[in-house]
Amino acid sequence: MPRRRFLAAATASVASGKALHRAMGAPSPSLAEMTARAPLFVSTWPFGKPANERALLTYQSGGGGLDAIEHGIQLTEADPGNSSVGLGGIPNADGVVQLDACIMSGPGHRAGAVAAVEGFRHPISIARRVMETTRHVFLVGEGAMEFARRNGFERGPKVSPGQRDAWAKWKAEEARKARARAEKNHDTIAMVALWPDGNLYGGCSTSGRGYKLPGRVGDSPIIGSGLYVDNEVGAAGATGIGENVMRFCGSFLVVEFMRQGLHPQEACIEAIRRIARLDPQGFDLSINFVAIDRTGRFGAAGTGTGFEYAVTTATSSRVYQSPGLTSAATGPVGGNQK
Ligand code: SD4
Repeated sequence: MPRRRFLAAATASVASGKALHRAMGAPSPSLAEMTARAPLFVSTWPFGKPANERALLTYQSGGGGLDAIEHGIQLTEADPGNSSVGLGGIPNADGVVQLDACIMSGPGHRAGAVAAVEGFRHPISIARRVMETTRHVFLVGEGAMEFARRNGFERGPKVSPGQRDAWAKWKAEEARKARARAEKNHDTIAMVALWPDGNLYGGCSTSGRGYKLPGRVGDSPIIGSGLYVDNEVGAAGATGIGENVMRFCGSFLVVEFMRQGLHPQEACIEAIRRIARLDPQGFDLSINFVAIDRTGRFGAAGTGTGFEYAVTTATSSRVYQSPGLTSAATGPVGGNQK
């Protein structure tokens, strides 16, 4: 959709949710059409695009929905240049990277999560193993690492050499500036997928906020905060400052708005509005959501100028700019596809 038309659509949504819905860049095929074609993958940030494409490849090679989510997110986790997901991530205040991840299956409403895991390359896979082989949903810290060790998960350095140097610098003199830089670095991968059979899946993985306190866990591995999948309705994932998402069960909220009939994009917008109403910081929070519903519609929204997210089907893979919400504007501003 041309940028102008989308901008107009986003603005019109203030007055009429339907206008936004109609004019969305998102294709809105029926479930039957979806079923006849291929899955839909929606992920946070531009690096979600190669992750989506990897997930699509898994589908094309005969893998299932959880395989696709896992393989897609593994690609991001393995990228040493990604400073906010996987072992290339910015460490905590002790110079150690602590990783958080979760995965969720619409069928069976199953979930698995790990937090504060050090030295393992693929927390998303550990989360899946927790879901599939234990009676639990969430393992943290030493217990999660012992579980990962016993299950033979791939190890890696507790911090990359580049990040160790950056941490040493942070520790030494540049504390304030580096922290400000790190706090701007909110690039978790949250991926949600609609499978051709109508089932929904999702995953989320992050190294969390840079230079966080050791033991700090954000929204990303928490079911309902960083990710939520409801097979009857849709799925949502979050990125941003976890403290601002987890106090509001952000992804759950987005799914509940979809349950009430909102288009995924409107649901993301409404969730941010709700949070901004309750939080003294209003829209000066860093919160971003992606969402899909079970009919194949998708959307996203973020505070400030919004954020970029990736959408992949069998026939197209692209990065979109989400609408942004600010206190100055009465409604969402911007939003265009790239
Ligand atoms: C966290 N929400 O740990 C994560 C960070 C993030 O995009 O999303 N970055 O707070």
